[in-house]
Amino acid sequence: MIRHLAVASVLLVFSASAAAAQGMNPDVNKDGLLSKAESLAAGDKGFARIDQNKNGFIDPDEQARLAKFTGGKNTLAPADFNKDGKVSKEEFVKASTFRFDQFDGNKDGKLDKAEQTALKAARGF
Ligand SMILES: [Ca+2]
Ligand SMILES: [Ca+2]
Ligand SMILES: [Ca+2]
Repeated sequence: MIRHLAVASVLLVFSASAAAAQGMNPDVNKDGLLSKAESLAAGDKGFARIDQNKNGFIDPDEQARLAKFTGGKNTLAPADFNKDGKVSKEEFVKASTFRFDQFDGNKDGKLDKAEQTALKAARGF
């Protein structure tokens, strides 16, 4: 159950906070800032965890499994850009990059503490 909750966290909060929830620190170089590379590296781990059958896509059933932890809401639906029902790695990276840029208020390519807090509060894509 705890394992499942950790997976849900990955899906919900995405890279930074998800990694933190698993006891990992996405701030690899420990400068207190989350760079885009650090964010994507954490997202990579998240994708691998969600893609349980390892086919390189987050399939509808994998999305449904996730939705159970988010009150039935498919938080990954907006990441399915080509609307084929699956979220590819490419779409996942695109969505997370978009997400990162959205929260990088001063556009310096890094998320400071305040920006990271806003990202955690918003959750999902
Ligand atoms: Ca850093
Ligand atoms: Ca899959
Ligand atoms: Ca897709």
